Amino acid sequence: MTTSEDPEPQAAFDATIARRDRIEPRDWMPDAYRKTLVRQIAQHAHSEIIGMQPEGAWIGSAPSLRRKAILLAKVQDEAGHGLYLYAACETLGVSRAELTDLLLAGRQKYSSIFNYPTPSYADVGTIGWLVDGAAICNQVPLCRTSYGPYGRAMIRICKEESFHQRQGYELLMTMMRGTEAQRAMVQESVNRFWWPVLMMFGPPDVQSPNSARSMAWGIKRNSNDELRQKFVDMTVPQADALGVTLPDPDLRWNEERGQHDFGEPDWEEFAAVVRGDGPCNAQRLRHRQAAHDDGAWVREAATAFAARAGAR
Ligand code: BYC
Repeated sequence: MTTSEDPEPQAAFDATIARRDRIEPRDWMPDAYRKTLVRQIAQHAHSEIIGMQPEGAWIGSAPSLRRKAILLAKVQDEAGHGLYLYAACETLGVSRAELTDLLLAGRQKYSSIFNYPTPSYADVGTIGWLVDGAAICNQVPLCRTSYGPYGRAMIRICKEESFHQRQGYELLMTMMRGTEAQRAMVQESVNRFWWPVLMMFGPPDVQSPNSARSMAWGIKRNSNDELRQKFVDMTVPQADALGVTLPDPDLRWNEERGQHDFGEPDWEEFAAVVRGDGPCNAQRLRHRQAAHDDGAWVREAATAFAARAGAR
């Protein structure tokens, strides 16, 4: 067996990273690289699965068959994304069952954004437009991440995220062309989601303990602040086309920088949500635990079937 003290595999690993090539499951990798990947990919997988809840709550009350079919397809895609990502994690030697246990025990995180409530149907559109829009910004560079199975999963996920973003924007555009009350619903929803969406990119670079090492390893290709800026620049013209106001008095075009200036999210609120004290943390984990318990018979049946098929 090779160890990290053995210079040869370390040199091969370093050369692969320097060439911006992929590390594959069979390749030697430093323990800390493996751990960082498991942390990030598991957190990402959990986000997809917990992320089914805020929108899933609207499937039963979507206003038309067409809207219901779109929403069902989107929420099912998120289950699929979770599965690709758990599968990518399994190539690093950790099972989906172990990761689920860690999530339910509160020992692994999921994205802060899913701890906010969705009291209005417009939230379905806002999640598609802003949350999936932020996800695309963050995840397109991850298609070029240094770990092969993660990067390949991300390529498929990003294609589906584009559809998610479009359906959200189209829903909001339809509402903005509707009645005064519908326009007010959209604006109210955007007001609630704007700042939490900016927090999705993680803490500011100077307070991000993992960024430097993850970027040196090619796991992350851009810093949290770079991606947040890119998202703001991409979203402002979309908000104009939609006719909504983004709730930030400091948001304005900076001619010199060629980018928008914008205000600072409330990082204390972010810390509280990540700590477990957000508006819906307890509810989301309770729901996930109940779904896990309800599915116990499926796992038992699948295990028994596999054992019988193996015996045959
Ligand atoms: N929420 O050093 P940092 C989706 C944690 S799913 C919670 O910058 P890193 C969708 C961070 O984990 C979207 N925690 O970390 C699904 C770290 O704590 P630990 C999910 C956060 O990893 C369904 C600490 O703060 N996307 O789009 O270098 C429906 C310090 O942060 C958050 C992904 O998971 C947060 N927002 O960078 C609709 C993308 N931010 O782990 C849509 C993949 C930070 O040391 N992940 N923390 O205890 C990433 O790109 C990176 O992990 C992050 C954070 C940019 C999120």
